[in-house]
Amino acid sequence: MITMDHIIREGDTVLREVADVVSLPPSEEEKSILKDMLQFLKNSQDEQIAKEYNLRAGVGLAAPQINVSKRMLAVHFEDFNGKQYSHALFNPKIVSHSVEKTYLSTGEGCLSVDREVPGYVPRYARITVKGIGLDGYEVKLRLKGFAAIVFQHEIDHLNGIMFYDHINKVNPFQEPENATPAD
Ligand code: 4LI
Ligand code: NI
Repeated sequence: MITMDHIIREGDTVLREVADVVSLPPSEEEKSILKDMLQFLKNSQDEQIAKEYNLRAGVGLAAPQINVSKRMLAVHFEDFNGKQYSHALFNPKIVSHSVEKTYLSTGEGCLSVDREVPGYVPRYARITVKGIGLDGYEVKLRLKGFAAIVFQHEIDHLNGIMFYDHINKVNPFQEPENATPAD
């Protein structure tokens, strides 16, 4: 079971590496790790389990955050319209995105960052993501709003990018060009 003890925190170089492509088909071990990542997110959102194991709630997790430098991510959440997203993907890739941007007016948090970093994180408002699911089939997702933000945050981890890299250094709450808030 993945717990907070397994979560790599900012400052560790693994979070700044470009993660390796997973050669297909994924090994049983890679599938097992990815399943555990999705289960961690579910556990972290279960009040009783989270309390028992001291888990911080998250909606997305990328493999480098558990010290595995491979292109794997899991997400588990409901968007602001109540639509459910639960995905575990190998080699996820943004294949297209909007010109328009969006951001969370509340800012972003990250399980690897034990502090609040204030500011708007500009994200594409709409993206299309392709990847390979645990069953081996290709998945194609059209995402907008909060869902698009979560996937971009996690795919950034696979490229060694942290959310605060995107925050305007002069004015953290500078409204990004061409953007409307997601929330
Ligand atoms: C408890 C139980 C307010 C502040 C609102 C909490 C179940 C922030 C938002 C949760 C903020 C659940 C989240 C992310 C933000 C803030 C992530 C609470 C867990 C909201 C997820 C990856 C950015 C994702 C919306 C500094 C750990 N998650 N809130 N950002 N939730 N959660 N991110 N922003 N201000 N981070 O963090 O999983 S993309 Cl589900
Ligand atoms: Ni993160």
